[in-house]
Amino acid sequence: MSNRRNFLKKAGVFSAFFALKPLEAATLLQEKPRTVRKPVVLSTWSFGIAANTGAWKILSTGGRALDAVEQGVRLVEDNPEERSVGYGGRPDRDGRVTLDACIMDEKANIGSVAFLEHIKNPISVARAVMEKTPHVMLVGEGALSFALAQGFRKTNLLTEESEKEWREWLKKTDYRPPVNIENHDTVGMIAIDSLGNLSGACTTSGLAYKMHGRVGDSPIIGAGLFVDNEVGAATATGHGEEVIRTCGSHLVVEMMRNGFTPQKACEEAVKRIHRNLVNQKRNIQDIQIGFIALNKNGESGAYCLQKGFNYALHDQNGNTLIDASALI
Ligand code: SD4
Repeated sequence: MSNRRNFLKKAGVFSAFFALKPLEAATLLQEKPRTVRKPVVLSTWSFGIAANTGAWKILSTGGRALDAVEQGVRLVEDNPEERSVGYGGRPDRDGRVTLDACIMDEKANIGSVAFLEHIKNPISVARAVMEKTPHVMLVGEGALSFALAQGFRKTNLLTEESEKEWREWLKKTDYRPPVNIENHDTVGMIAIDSLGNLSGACTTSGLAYKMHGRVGDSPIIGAGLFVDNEVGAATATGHGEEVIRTCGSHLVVEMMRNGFTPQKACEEAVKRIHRNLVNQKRNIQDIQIGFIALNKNGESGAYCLQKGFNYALHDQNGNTLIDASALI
């Protein structure tokens, strides 16, 4: 009898656990549940410090996470010194700068542009796709026509510096994107605002000297970025082909839904990618992947395949550049 009572008691606890909302269950599974004061914003690579500063101006005055992530990443898009995002980004093999970007808000509204040329701020075009069209993604010529119709200006994105480098590259035409190119890459940003709403943005010129027409993970919702306002948000950097193969950012968010901390969720996603690479007998040294994640409590995490990936975290304690731990 007492055994049966014990069993029923345990079963009660068990079913009560599964009746919990995802985040409540996740909180129970975490070693030390803690509440982080909102807002919080994090973004990939060292240029994330500047991007976070822009985003923080909006977040710290009670602004919306969506506005913060858009304005934050625009600062990187605008900077010609940053050679992997927006204006000044490295071109494709044919010397053309083609940009990918996407944005997602707390209501699962999404907007994306891919293979877009001549526009300095693809993230804002992505937001316009989200807010002003019945669609979620525009590419190439169509995306450009839409941007021009929305009042975006046509700009030559290939700076002298980038062109010089590309011409040098042409002499060797060695198509092997190096890992951690000068320590900066795609800017992915995820934020939670003071109301507890999450949003994210991701923007890039993609892999340097890619094939003309190539699109990476960054404009693909679920791969380069995913937000679920009940659970958390994640974004990716690195070799987009591998991130697409695993629906990387969606995977990280789903693992947080199932009880993983943001850190553990990023680790698990990187391990899955690593497993694919091993199974495919790929040359892992040439590949880098990094994820950052944020949950509904404002807790964050990051992980990468190999050393060299860093990210910037801005909360009430300031704006800090952190080296992500690595699998290899
Ligand atoms: C892409 N994920 O186009 C982007 C580029 C990047 O580190 O982040 N490189 O595949």
